[in-house]
Order: sequence, then C-alpha cells, then structure tokens
Amino acid sequence: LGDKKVTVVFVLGKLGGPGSGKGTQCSNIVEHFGFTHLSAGDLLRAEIKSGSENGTMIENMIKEGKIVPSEVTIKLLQQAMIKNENDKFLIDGFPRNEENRAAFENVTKISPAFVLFFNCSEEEMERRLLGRNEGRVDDNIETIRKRFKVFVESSLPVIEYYDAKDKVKKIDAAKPIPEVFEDVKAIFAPYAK
Ligand code: UP5
Ligand code: MG
Repeated sequence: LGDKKVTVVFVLGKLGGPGSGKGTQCSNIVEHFGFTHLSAGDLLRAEIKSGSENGTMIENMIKEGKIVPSEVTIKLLQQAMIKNENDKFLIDGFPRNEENRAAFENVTKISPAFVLFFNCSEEEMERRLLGRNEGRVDDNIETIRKRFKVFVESSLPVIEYYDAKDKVKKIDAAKPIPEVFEDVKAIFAPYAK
C-alpha cells in the first residue's frame, strides 16, 4: 500500500459469521460513516466469475466451506485497497484463520483499529441463510454445517487473538436489522463523517 495510511476494521461473525448479518450491516456503515466495504467472499466470488485461473479452485473451496489460501484472498484485498482512494475500509469475512491473520499483517503492515464481531445463534443464522435466495453455491444445509465447523476449528482462534488485545467489539446480531444498527452506530460514532 506504499505510504497510504489506512484505517481497517475487520467484520466477523460467530460461527464464521454465515448469516450473522455482516454484509447487511456493512452497507449501513458505508452509508453513514463513509467506509468502503470489502467483502472477502464477494471478492472471491467476483474472481470466479472473471474466469481467472484460480476460479475453479476457489469455487470448489467455497462449495466445501473451506478457507481459500491466504495469498489469493490477501492479493484481492490489497488490490482493492490500492485502487480505492478511501482510507477507511471494512474488511468483511476475513481473517478466517490464524494464517490469514498473520499473513495479512505481515504483507500489508496493517493491524485493525478493532474487530466488529456479530454474535448470533446457529439456528438463527441457518434460518437466514436458507432464506437468503441469492443463488450462492454455499447456501445449502450441507455447506452451512461445514462452514460452522470450519469456524469453530479455524476462526475462533482469530477472535481470541484480538480479544486478548482488547480489540473485539461484540454486537448482539440476533435482533432486528435496525436495532442491530443502533448498536453498530454507537461503536462507529468516533468515525462520523
Ligand atoms: N439478515 C441479516 N441481518 C438480519 C437480522 N438482524 N434479522 C433478520 N435477518 C437478517 O445476511 C444473511 C441473510 O440474513 C440476508 O438475507 C439478510 O437480509 C438477513 P448477510 O448480511 O448476507 O450475512 P453475512 O454475515 O454477510 O453472511 P455470509 O453468508 O455472507 O457470511 P460468510 O462469512 O459465510 O460468507 P462469505 O461471503 O464471507 O464467505 C463465503 C466463503 O468464502 C467461505 O465459507 C469461504 O469458503 C470463502 N472465504 C475464504 O476462503 N476466505 C475469506 O477470507 C473469505 C471467504
Ligand atoms: Mg456476507
């Protein structure tokens, strides 16, 4: 990123976040606080669509709920941050394991201002994902269960790492969308435009 100084907030959710409303609340934060939203999952899905040489590999990983190799995801995030003139980014759905986290910090030299963490029950997230209807290859009960399992095994240590640094801001994501946003707003108040 060169000399560009950026503020990064990682947005994660319990059990990997599938269906915890990360994407939904990030759109609200963009509108009110002028951040740029970078969803790692959206960038990976765009990479599949673009017909890149990694496309088939990425698609297979997502279908299985597995974590795509760090270098692929980090390259996409880094390119997006370089291309964008903004200096405030929400990185949604990343880092998903310790290796993602360490590689991101090493490659970009960026550590997050804080981690916004959406807490929600597994049953509620399942219900939302099955009702989402965006045609995602991973919104089926088999893949959803795999995504939950990967979270417990791989993503939880990332939360614990930042928790130990007092950087995790936890939100109750089981409430209706506007109520969740009220809590989010309180956290982002220092970043008001
Ligand atoms: N909804 C949202 N909030 C609600 C609320 N408060 N009350 C009622 N309904 C609510 O929301 C999901 C649905 O719920 C929507 O229909 C919404 O209207 C409703 P959304 O905001 O889309 O949830 P989100 O948390 O963004 O869920 P998502 O499925 O996108 O999270 P994931 O983390 O699973 O998905 P992501 O796209 O980040 O990753 C997909 C896959 O990509 C991963 O499994 C992995 O294989 C791969 N990946 C990597 O390998 N590396 C990465 O770094 C990132 C992804
Ligand atoms: Mg999402």
